[in-house]
Amino acid sequence: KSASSSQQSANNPVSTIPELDLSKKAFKEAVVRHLHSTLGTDENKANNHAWFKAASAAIQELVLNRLRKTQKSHYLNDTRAVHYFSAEFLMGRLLSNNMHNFGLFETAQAALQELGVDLTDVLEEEPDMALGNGGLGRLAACYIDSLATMDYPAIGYGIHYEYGLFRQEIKNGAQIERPDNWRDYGNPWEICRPESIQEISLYGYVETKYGKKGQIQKEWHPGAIVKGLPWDIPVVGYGGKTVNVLRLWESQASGYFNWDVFNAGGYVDAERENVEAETISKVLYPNDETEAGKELRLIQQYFFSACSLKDIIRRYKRAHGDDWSRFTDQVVIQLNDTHPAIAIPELMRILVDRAELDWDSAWEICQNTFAYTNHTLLPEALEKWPARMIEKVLPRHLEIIYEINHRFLSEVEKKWPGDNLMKAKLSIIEESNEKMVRMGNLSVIGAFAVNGVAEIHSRLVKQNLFPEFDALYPGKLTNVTNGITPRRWLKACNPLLSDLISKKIGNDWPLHLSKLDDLSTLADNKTFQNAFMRVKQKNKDALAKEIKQLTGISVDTKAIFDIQIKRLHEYKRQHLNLLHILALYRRLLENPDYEMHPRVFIFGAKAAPGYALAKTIIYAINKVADKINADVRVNQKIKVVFLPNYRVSLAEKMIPAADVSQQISTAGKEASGTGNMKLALNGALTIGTLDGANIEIAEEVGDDNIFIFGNTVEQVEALTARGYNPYDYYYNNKEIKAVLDWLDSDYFTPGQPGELSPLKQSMLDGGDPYLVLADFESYSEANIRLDEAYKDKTRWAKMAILNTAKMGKFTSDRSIEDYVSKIWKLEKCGIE
Ligand code: Z2T
Repeated sequence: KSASSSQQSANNPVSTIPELDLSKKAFKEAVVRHLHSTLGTDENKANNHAWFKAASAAIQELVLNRLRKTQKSHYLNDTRAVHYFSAEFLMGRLLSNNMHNFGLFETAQAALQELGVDLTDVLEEEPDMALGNGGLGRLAACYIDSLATMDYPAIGYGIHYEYGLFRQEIKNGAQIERPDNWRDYGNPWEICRPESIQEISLYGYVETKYGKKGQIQKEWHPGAIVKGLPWDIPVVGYGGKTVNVLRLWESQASGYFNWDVFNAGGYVDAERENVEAETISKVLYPNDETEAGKELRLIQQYFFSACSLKDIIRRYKRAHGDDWSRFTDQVVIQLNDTHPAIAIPELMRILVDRAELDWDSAWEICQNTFAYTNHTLLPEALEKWPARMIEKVLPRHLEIIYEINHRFLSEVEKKWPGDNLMKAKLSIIEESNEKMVRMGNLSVIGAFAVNGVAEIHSRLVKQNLFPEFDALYPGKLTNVTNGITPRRWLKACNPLLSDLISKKIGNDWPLHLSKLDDLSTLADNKTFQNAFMRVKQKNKDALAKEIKQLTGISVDTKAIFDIQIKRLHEYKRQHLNLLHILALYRRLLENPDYEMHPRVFIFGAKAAPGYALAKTIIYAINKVADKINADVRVNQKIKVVFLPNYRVSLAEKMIPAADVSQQISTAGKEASGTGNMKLALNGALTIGTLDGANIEIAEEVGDDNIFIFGNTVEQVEALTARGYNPYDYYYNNKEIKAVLDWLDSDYFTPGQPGELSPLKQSMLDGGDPYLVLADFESYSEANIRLDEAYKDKTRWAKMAILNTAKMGKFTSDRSIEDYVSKIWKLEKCGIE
């Protein structure tokens, strides 16, 4: 069989896999074969969706070939592996990604063209896998990409939600939520594994018994048993050599629901949510940084954590039987935030109650198994569960949590004798009106490593969130700065820039992103500047077409494309951006000759359905957009666009077209941000605060190539300590007062005055908790500097090039290497 390596372009990273036929001819034949035999159609009848299914099936053949080899190799080498536990994996689309990772994209494009089909249209048929809310879920997706790319044994564990994050529609300016039917026409990538079904228990009661040696034994008599059916999504590394899996659990009824036990537990009178087995994996909770506190959510967390642990232990026992002594050599579990933290008492339960290990041995295994990543300092996002709820759903786990806490508090007593305030602060249990279990404290105590996600965030985790834990466990708290995969976020989403870069510095930058620094020497080169900005222009032209199609709005493609894309949250301050737009609008009305380069402000954001003010901000953006876009006095200078249903696949179209990246959170609130990295990598200039990874981006690109503004964390802390009063700014700054008062009128909501008043109120009587007014003036000045810089085309081109050139640090490959060396201690396992 010919590998037809002569066919492969220099771009193809896979030309060294001999046993796969990656030729155009073979791909074409496979697509047609699947069209006939899998889809039951033919070349003449097939629509784009059928072509999408056939093309995916053709790629999946290659994927499964490599998957088998990877699994065999991991098995034979008995490798240590990381198990990435995450309630969210925001995968987006997979076809284009898998083609790129097999080096088959151009080949597939040409093959389909010969069949009379346009690959771009075919790719549009794939629904996004939106099994995540935002940054945290997308980070998990980037990390499993890097793990596979770098040949690390790894498995992602999560939930097979029937409905991912809601689809957003905008009706009369307001967000409405629609279900996300991502699997309606089947998913070509997932493999159902009924042979690996697991069962988990819920509810019931705990019986205390005495064992043979007279020791106390606990037996949990569950009230219900639920089945977990695993679906495997192959994760193809760049180069197509290693294919790992993402294993997602779907809940199913087991048929076992013991009403007698349930009643004996004393819950007959208790109000019970109707938690049918199938509802557990039904839908993703759409809250990004607020803890929902709902029983079903706790059950979701336990369901996937417990299924995953059983799966890990089954695999371990296949190689090591009942000998637990090597467990921590083989297994490390990374907890993506506290969502899977219930895995800690679950492993204790398995070791103590089932394997009958003594507590200390079990705890030692536990503490050497788990590592925990914290993703936020926002108090409303730090998970706490009512002890009563845990007692009802997981009675044995509550006992174990109390035992962990009891032993932990005696450690605290040793370190700080007699200090009860300290104990109250560090205790896993919060002794409020209603006793609460603090999952963050449990995670820090149960893990051997805890990390924040950017330098500043990790410092604040140590200094503000867990200072006593840092004193108690020196070295446990550490930093791993987030990263993004350059395969999806440059190579695949921005082919024009990728080709330009490869022409200049070679094509191995997707694997060695620091090579981009070679572009620095070209930053002053006129020819390269022109080529770079021509690419940006083409990407803007393409986005303008998309904007027209999605919203009907025409935008000037010579204008500055200014983009803010992220979940809608007050701390991210989309309303600061909006206030500035209103200020520009006023300046232009008052002075038609006001000097500014035309600018298109583009937003994408979903609000949590229960977050009223976030929804008001979306409404306000849309209402202001309607008014400005229709106002001939200003619409040659400013336009405002809100693109509905922001998601991974839309991000891939927006990011390559950005001139400006808005990263304007209140300092100290954005743990890292990752959109900031994606935009800068694609040559956008950041206007941002000294927050999250913006700080590290500024360090890389240099102060001349970023627009920093606003209060620093220290200044924010001082301001709030001193007693921040937003009215000081309202009364002392005419522009602030004017734009805020404008929101009370019916100028933007004709006939409906007051619709936008809650937004104004949040920044005045509401106390302006995110210091929007305090940063307004500095933000306005930074925007003037930015406008000034754009006037000088040469200067801007140089800055943009340097942004791309200096993003090497932010590849997720580097993040993964940091995790491997600091925490996971893995070895690569190449195949063959
Ligand atoms: C989330 O996306 C993030 C933090 C959360 O805290 C929850 C969600 Cl869903 C519980 C984000 C952070 O806001 C962002 O700064 C960070 O870059 C991202 O996680 C990945 O670490």
